[in-house]
Amino acid sequence: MNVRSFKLKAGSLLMVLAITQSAWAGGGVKATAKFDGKRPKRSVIKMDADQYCATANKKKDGSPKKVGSEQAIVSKSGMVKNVIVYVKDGLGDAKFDTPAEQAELNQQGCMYKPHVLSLQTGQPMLIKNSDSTLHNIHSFAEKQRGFNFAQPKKGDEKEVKFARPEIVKVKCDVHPWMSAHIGVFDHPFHAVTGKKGTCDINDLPAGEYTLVAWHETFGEMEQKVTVADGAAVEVEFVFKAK
Ligand SMILES: [Cu+2]
Repeated sequence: MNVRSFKLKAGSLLMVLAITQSAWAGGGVKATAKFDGKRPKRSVIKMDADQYCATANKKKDGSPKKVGSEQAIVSKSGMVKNVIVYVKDGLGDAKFDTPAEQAELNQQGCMYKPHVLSLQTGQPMLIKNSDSTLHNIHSFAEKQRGFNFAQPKKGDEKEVKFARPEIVKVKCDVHPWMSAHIGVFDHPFHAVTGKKGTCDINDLPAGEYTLVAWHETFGEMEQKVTVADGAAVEVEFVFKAK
């Protein structure tokens, strides 16, 4: 996105000129999400109600593998996973190209993988079933038409797109423990924290922004940040125990 291409026709020659805009030179945000308070315990998901799911997650030696809830994952050092960090204000009327890169939401071991992701409006997202059992994918959207369809077989795939920015929840009506959240934004300045509680937002032009950190259980908070040309700003969000 820091390179804008212009196509010029010179006789039969097609010339492609790439012009780098210096205003977009590699500024960014390095975000950290922490938790202040008693670390929540991860509950073990009971999949016994479904014969397939009950044995779908195995260790290497074939013994049953416990699967923990993903709704509040805090590391021993207090870092929070699955926080969506995004630019809420400061981009003005700028329009951004839609990434062609396909995001993916997999159903595997009767869990959504990943549990939280973020993408851009219009960006394709592949929903696929890697399990030999029926799942359905039911979206809960407020600002756009939702979807609700079944994927009965392993290998089933369907591509979806989101037209409007919002954080969309997805659930499986067959397996009540299965849920995921998809952050949809009309710009590319969003990311999700990994297990170390960090994520990067890259190529932000210099300017002042309002950032939001959103977590499905811990809520959301805002922070103002000033990004200088070519510099990465470190931003820390601290979620407090309620
Ligand atoms: Cu399911």
